[in-house]
Amino acid sequence: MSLELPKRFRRVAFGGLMVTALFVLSGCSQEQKDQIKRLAMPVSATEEGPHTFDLWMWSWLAAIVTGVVVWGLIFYAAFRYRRRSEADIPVQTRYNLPIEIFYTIAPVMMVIVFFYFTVDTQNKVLHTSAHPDQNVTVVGQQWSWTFNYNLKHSDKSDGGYVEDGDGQVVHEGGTTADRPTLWLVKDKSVTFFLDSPDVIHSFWVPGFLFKMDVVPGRNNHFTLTPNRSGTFEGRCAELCGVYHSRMLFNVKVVDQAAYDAHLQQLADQGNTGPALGASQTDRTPGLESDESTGGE
Ligand SMILES: [Cu+2]
Repeated sequence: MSLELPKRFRRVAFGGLMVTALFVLSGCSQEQKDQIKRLAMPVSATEEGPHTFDLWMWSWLAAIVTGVVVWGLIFYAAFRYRRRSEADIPVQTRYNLPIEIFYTIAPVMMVIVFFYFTVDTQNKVLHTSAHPDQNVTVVGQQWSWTFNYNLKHSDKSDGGYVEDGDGQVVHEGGTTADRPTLWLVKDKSVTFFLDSPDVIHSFWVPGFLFKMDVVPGRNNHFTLTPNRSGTFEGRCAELCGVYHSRMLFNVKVVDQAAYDAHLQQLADQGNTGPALGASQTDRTPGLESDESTGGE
């Protein structure tokens, strides 16, 4: 039995594929081409981001090289040793010990290399500064976020939060209909303390190439330094209930003066003191207002 396709069909199929590829690629904008070059990773907006970006690119490169070698060997063996006629059966080989040892050791070596660089990158991006320029305690609650400025987790084992001494504690919350905005200062380090009064959420700013789970009763924290001003999108990256997909926020990276002015504005609005639980924040589920219009 022959599985060979007619030559003409193969030619037509190949030509069609080329034309399609040409259309797809030539229809790309410069931005899309840049995205393809970064393999879909956003442009980093933090000092720590390039570490994650390098891990991403090198992992893909290693995976592509491995793929090309493996596919090459598969196609080489399939064509070189294919059955050419009914009578002519290729040599049937089993139990080649050197090859078996090789294909056991090679993947283990690769996993070790991936593991080494993953841990190395993790150590670089998970550091926490003892003396950051800013402290922000982030509360993720069903289904929005509250940002507490100048508030940090106490070093004592009994937990709890304390003022960081840099200024008044102010907070800003949001709803599913009215997303909150996290303000940060360009080139100033900020340590985030993550807390949740209900279920597990995940604090994710794609532009920062970073996310971390927000776990009730667990003091998760990390430090980063935004180095690009602008507005970024933030999301919850852990399925946390019905309105998980609406758990969005904005991040504004501004200069010190604009940041100070915003914190003063929050204080003037009466948003003083910490807001750590769902009942303490000025959020309501926000569904009564936007449910009828379909929300976002
Ligand atoms: Cu969530």
